Amino acid sequence: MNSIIVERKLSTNQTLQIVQGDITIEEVDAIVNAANEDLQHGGGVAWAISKKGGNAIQKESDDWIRKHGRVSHALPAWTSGGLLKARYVIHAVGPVWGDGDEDKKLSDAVTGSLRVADKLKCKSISMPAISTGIFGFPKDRAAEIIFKSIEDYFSQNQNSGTEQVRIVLFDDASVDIFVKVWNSKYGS
Ligand code: AR6
Repeated sequence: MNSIIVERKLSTNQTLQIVQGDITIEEVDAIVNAANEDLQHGGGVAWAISKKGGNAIQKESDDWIRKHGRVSHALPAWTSGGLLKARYVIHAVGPVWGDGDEDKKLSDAVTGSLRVADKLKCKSISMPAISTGIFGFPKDRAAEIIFKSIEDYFSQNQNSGTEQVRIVLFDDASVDIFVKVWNSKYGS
């Protein structure tokens, strides 16, 4: 079972939570995948989502690439959730650490995911620590950017229908770092 570690209500009224657990079991309208630009879900959380969600996810991803081409940071793709509880998977592409302009690219991936969630009329969305695994983005820096991007999105989109954003972290090290950044930003 996934457990809520900390939560707060944003000034724009959404509930923001840090959750520890497995994003593939989240019961939300949409989960975000930490994808690559070709939507080849061969490793990390992408592999876990694709495996649990069944063949539909890779198949719909391949269809997306055929139709739209490679996925950019700012414009995530989306597919159905297949066999998952979530109705949709939003495939966000974070930066590879070392590629340049990483902070902006990560912020774009988070903002883009929230924009797609709104477009799909999702009230609840769960996202992983995009780019902080195989792509090597430092976790503390990613936490700052992810929190800020979420807050900024809702400040700039006051008519958003999203009510709940869950940042779902798998490992203890990520939870420790994200909670530390959370406490220094919001107080413990
Ligand atoms: N639930 C939640 N978080 C998870 C799970 C899970 N089931 N499994 C892993 N994580 P990564 P990236 C965490 O590497 O850095 C893939 O091959 C993990 O501990 O999945 O954006 C894609 O296809 C880490 O903290 O994503 C791309 O090629 C976080 O999810 C590439 O990896 C992100 O780690 C993307 O790399």
